[in-house]
Amino acid sequence: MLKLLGRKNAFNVRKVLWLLDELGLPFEQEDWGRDFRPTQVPEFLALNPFGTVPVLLDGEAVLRESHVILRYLASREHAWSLYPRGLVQRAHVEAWMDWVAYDMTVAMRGGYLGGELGLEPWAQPQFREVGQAEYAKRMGQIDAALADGGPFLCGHEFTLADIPAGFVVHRWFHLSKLPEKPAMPALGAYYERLSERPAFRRHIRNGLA
Ligand SMILES: N[C@@H](CCC(=O)N[C@@H](CS)C(=O)NCC(=O)O)C(=O)O
Repeated sequence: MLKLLGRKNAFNVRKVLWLLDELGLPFEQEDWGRDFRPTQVPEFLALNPFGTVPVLLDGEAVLRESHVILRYLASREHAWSLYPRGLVQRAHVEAWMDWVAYDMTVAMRGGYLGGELGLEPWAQPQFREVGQAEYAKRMGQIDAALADGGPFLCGHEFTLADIPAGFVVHRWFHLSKLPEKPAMPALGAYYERLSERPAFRRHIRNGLA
């Protein structure tokens, strides 16, 4: 039985919960991390020396890094519509996953952690303002990509590309402290399209930002 270690309210854990649900996989879950079981203990650090969640246990295998876990699970289940076997199609999916992991960082820190949650040091104006502007710019990139293609990020099929990106789109619609939000019709339609998926509503659009 798969076992997922990580609190159900964590950004990186919720992406994995969403995929597990899409795949209909049975799994056990334990709430490790902030406000739950501390990860800075030898038992957890032996599994992930960085002390971060999620960690996925599959028999003897111990996996960390949410996007690695997404790719592992899709491959394990031969879910090739989510994670295509064709190298070029696969690269397009991975490009969006890497885009969230890397290019969204400034936006998430300044725009969300600082601008929304008021966490230091990201709440300092220099981080907050840059992060909020960056969040709008990045959402504009998704909006343009969808206006040009769609209905999902890599075309007609829902893929792993839509999981991390769908989550940051969800957060965008929850940002309440932005000076203004530019109109992005394709982005709004995409958010509603994702919301038709029960797994998205259970783990992402579930009342939490
Ligand atoms: N790049 C890692 C980042 C993992 C990460 O930073 N996880 C956060 C939760 S979203 C964490 O472990 N925070 C500490 C805690 O919850 O105790 C991944 O994608 O899995």
